[in-house]
Amino acid sequence: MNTTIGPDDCLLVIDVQNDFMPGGALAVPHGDEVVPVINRLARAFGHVVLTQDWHPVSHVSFAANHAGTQPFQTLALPYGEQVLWPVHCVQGTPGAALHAGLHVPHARLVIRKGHHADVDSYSAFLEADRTTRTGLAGYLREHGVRRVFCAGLATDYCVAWSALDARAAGFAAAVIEDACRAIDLEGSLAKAWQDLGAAGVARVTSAELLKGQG
Ligand code: VGL
Ligand code: ZN
Repeated sequence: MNTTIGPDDCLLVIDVQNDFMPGGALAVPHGDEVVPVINRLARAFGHVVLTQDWHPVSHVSFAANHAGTQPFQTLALPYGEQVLWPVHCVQGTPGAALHAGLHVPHARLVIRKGHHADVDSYSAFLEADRTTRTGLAGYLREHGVRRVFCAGLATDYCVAWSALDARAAGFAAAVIEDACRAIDLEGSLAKAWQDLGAAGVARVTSAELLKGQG
């Protein structure tokens, strides 16, 4: 993929929230390390969109809302298999806030996802029922975006699903590997890279995108 950033490119910064940081409710190992990388990348993009995982306390993805279950097990739900998580990113709580060190003042849009109590949404585009849209594809199209560069947390869940759905919606898509960190449950990271490659999502580094920048 051509790694020169231009006006048709958007940086999609996924779920850089306190609950995904070390010590958080659903900590992603080394999740905080993406913050300086994303801050550097964001200066190279004229167009940046952020997402926040944004759940009601009654959310279907929380193990605490299913008697007799534990976090990180799976449960069959009407829309498919769901991993059950610790309570995380509850709307309006400090854990759901963006990391204080994230410095992207020119970000134009924040998409909040996973707000329906009965459906999860790893993807910034399409909820886990694979039907309900967030509106992000339409927004990006209206702004003439052609390529979506994904960064943030977690590589194997919200980043991968968002990149796959960007591709499915007709955008060129890339995952910036060193601007992401993974949860890696039972091989989920290897599977994510495999699925991304098969779908034609490019794998790039921040160094490739920033070369030639000051
Ligand atoms: C995420 C699990 C549950 C993510 C969100 O941001 O990757 N993972 N909710
Ligand atoms: Zn979540």
